[in-house]
Amino acid sequence: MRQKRAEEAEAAEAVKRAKAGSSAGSGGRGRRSRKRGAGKGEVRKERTKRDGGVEMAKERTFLMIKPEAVERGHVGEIIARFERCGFRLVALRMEKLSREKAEKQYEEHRGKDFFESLVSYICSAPVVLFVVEGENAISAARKMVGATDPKKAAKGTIRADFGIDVQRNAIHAADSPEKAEREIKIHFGELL
Ligand code: RTP
Ligand code: MG
Repeated sequence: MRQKRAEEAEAAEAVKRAKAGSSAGSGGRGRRSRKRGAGKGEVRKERTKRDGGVEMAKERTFLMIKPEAVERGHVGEIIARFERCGFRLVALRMEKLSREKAEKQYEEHRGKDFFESLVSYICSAPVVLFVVEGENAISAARKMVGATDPKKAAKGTIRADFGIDVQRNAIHAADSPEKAEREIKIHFGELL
């Protein structure tokens, strides 16, 4: 249990780095406050340096808890990880996907040798679809999810903790702003 917490803390650290010191939700807002004794000019400099001169964007990303993780009862813990990392849940639904929706979701893989098996697997039992919002949500979520193969995924990531094999790897996360927008539209339409 203690080991699990340590691994989770490691993943949370990676997420913090992905957010480059910026807060996703309400937590961490205070860190932008001025250091004791620092003049106004110094505060501006520190802020520019920490953000690397890049505007931190509030993003939404799409995630899907895959059938085996739903079946094995990991939904609550997976969603809690996003909330603990400061992301806000903005949409959530459990659904047994139609073949049409699953094919649309994984359109980019059409023609690959694992496509048929992937689509059948995704449609085999209910999945949990959800959208979270926060700063750098897309890349931070990918870091929390980990590598495609759970055996190669970093310690403390969702796939390392809950995945079984390359296909049954617990969760999907959109990998770019374009994909996030596309996938949110597929599953939540114009709701968001
Ligand atoms: P995802 O899209 O689900 O978040 O996963 P990913 O970006 O890490 O990996 P991707 O290459 O997009 O693959 C999509 C999903 O297809 C299954 N897969 N099976 N060699 C195989 O048998 C194989 N390769 C990929 C996995 O379920 C993977 O998550
Ligand atoms: Mg992918």
